[in-house]
Amino acid sequence: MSNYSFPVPTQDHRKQLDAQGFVVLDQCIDRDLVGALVSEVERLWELEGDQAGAEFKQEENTRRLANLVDKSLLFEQVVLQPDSLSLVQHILGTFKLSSLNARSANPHSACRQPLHCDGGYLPDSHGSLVANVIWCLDDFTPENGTLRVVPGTHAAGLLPQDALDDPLAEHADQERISAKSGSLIVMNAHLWHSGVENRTGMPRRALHAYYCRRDQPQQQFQRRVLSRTTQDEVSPQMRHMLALDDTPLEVEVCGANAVSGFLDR
Ligand SMILES: O=C(O)CCC(=O)C(=O)O
Repeated sequence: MSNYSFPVPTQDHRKQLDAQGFVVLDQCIDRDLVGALVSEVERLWELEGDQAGAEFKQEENTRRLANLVDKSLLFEQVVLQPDSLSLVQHILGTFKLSSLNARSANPHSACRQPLHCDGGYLPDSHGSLVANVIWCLDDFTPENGTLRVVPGTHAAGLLPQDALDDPLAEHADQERISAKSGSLIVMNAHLWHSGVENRTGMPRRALHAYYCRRDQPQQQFQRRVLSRTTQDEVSPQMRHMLALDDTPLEVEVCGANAVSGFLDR
């Protein structure tokens, strides 16, 4: 058991997560922190150029970044954000960070994704395996490449690629989320979801703080991807969240865990 505890989520949030599979925490992040995160991801995109995101996966019509914990101590505030962690705990029980990435939907681009479940996972007999907290660094609007979700499908027991003729197509029950910059979208990552096309002239930037149940493999095996300096520098709570002192799972050691819900296909 972890010694770290989080605020108790409201009953409304717990009910919404259980029934719909997601909750929007409206503008709960301080503006200064959002501004600092935007500057930091833009600095990294500039620095990494066409290699940005390549440590995990690159995606057409988007800019991505991977392994963010290694790139600035600022991201500790993202990974350990208490309100989001209380909801992640509700979804997963005991958990750890799986990866921290950024994704920006390019202006005027066909960056629509197929509906997918993160990691291509279905829940197992113990419950949900994965949860995602999407940090809105810009306003998310129906026009600018927001997130669409199909409420309730985290409990469908089916992957969208198996249930639908065309996971790229509009879904009759989908909802395009509108959220202001500084909001968090906490999602059971078995929920069918995807980014959509950006029809505006501005990028739509987000961070994806992706968590997995503690007995599951990390998408980016933190003990391998983090530099020795980062591993020595992080706080004790962050060390625990990164599972730096856990016995690694075989699949993490052999690197077979770097899976996306759709980018491999
Ligand atoms: O950035 C988004 O809106 C969602 C992206 C997503 O679902 C993914 O990359 O797996």
